[in-house]
Amino acid sequence: MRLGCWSLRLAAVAVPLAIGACKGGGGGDSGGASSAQTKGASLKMGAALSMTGAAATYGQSQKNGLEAATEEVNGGNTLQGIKLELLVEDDATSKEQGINVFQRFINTDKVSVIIGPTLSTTATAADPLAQQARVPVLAISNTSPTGITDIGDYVWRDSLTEAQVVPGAVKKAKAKIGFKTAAVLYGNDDVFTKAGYDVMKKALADETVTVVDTQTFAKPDRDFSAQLTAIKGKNPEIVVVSALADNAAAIVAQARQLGYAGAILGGNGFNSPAFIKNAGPAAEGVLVGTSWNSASTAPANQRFKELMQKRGVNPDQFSAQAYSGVLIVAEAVRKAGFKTGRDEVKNGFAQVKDLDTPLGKFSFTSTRDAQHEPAVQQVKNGKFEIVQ
Ligand code: 1QQ
Repeated sequence: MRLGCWSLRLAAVAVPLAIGACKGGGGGDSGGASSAQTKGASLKMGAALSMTGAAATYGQSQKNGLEAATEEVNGGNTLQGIKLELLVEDDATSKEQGINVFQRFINTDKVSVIIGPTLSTTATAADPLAQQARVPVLAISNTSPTGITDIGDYVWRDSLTEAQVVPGAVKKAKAKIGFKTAAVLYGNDDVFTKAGYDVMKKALADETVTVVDTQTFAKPDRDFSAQLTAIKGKNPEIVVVSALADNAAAIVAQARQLGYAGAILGGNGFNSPAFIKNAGPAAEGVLVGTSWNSASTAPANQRFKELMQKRGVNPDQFSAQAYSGVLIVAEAVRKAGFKTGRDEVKNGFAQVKDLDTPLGKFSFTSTRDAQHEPAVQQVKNGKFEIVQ
């Protein structure tokens, strides 16, 4: 079953985006991608993104990044005539839909690589299908340290894990603010928010910060006053929060309404401009570790920001990771000798080294995780600003 009209194809730069009609068929090419294809072929990338549901905030940014990079690569003509073809499907922020989308990409569209899905929670359910079918997956926003790339050797990611980002953010925040006590609030119904909590707990302990209270919530929750009142009663100098963007905005707004005036540090879920928009003035001063240094003057980052501006969208970490993902796929194809088969792409990933991307010089670690420099940002005047 088709899941919506998100299917689209990008064949060349300057060609207007052709949004595919909702038809039963998938890719126009026959033959699939299970064996090596030769020069001049097209390479299908199936992107499973949360366009609806709790993580839709991220999905739209990711779609923008993927589209911009696909146009850029196809226009640059660096793949000896191979065209990247981007198929986008909505995983609906759900494990079940994520599995449906993966099955379709694997068996019907016969993609060479799957990009996504948006959430770690969805990835833990859907990635095993790709591993089983020997289809490479490139996660562009999964940050749970465990349960993603350890699914198997076909699963890769360009997103830094919370374990790679949060400890540095806690350290920098402590150096800046000088807190000794913290409270932690996290979502206990999501792989990423739970993993983020584990990392935060350890990072605070490593910095000899005393955790005076720990509270939990679930994604459907809208009222956090019980948890926040309990936290406020313990008078922590900082509240550390692991939440997706919509919950994060409500938590921060309600914390300020309840009179909590101390510092707030968020996990990766906070890295969306939608968090700032929805929290309003309450977002001011909130700190968050990030994998994207928006202030980088490196040409790859400048180009990315320019292309986002041309599309009329604000670049963010999620579009930067998505854009970088397509550059990584293109580099893998080059490293694989301009072959587009699934195993060629996977083997090409293994050879990507110091690739210039908006995230910085990008390589994979030996466990197929991302390797590049993280940063810390803070909300100032309604925008994220990199903390130097
Ligand atoms: C994950 C995340 C989300 C906050 C990003 C989309 O990091 O689910 O792993």
